[in-house]
Amino acid sequence: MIVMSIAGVDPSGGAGVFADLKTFQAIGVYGTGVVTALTAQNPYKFFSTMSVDESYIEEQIDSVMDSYEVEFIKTGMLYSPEIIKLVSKKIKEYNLKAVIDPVMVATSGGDLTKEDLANAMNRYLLPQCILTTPNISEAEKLTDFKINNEEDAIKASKKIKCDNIITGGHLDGINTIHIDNEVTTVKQELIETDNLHGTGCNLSSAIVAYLAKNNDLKTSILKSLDYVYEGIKNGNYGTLISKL
Ligand code: PXL
Repeated sequence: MIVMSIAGVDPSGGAGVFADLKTFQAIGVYGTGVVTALTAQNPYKFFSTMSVDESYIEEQIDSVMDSYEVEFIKTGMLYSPEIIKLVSKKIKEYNLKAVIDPVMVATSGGDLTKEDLANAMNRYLLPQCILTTPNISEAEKLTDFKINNEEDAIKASKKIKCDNIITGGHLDGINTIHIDNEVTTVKQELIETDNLHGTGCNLSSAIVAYLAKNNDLKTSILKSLDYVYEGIKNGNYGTLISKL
């Protein structure tokens, strides 16, 4: 049960690879982490990004795969079309089952990408993943379709090029799950908070962890929605310590 996150580093620990590793640990799988970029940020402010060369991202993936059996991975911040192409190549090479969090903009407003990545994701990554987990604005970018209500979210979910969950944090808590051409919506209570930083990262890494523990896709998604909800209720990790 060894899983991998391929994503950026948030030094404040609420998002990115560090958050993914904590989620893997919390759910009880061993996590490995390949870094695509460093960022300087905290939950409220984004300062800057420094990306890692594609060749060195490849070397990190190869070095983990050289000694560990990894079946499930998640991707987060991939920063550029070149990194997306590389990750797509490695998914094929190692026959990985990938959950793609199509990260584009940080909750705090910082840009996590060099340019518009929707085209590269649609072309290279989504056709070969097992699930993607966009929020409303990411789903809009992937489908070029504006989502104003539940009906629109269902339409968008059918346009996305693989099974997906469109998360409902910005749609009255209505999550739209589209698996094997079947759509289900799951409504969650919205919690009043000033910190939702990294909740998307935690959702996709929780799904990978539950999949690695032999849950099916739908069960993994439902358990992960609960996991993230409980996290937010408890201060979303980032603020937990200051509240203790
Ligand atoms: O939640 C999106 C995200 C992904 N990856 C990194 C981030 C963030 C949000 O801030 O910092 C590294």
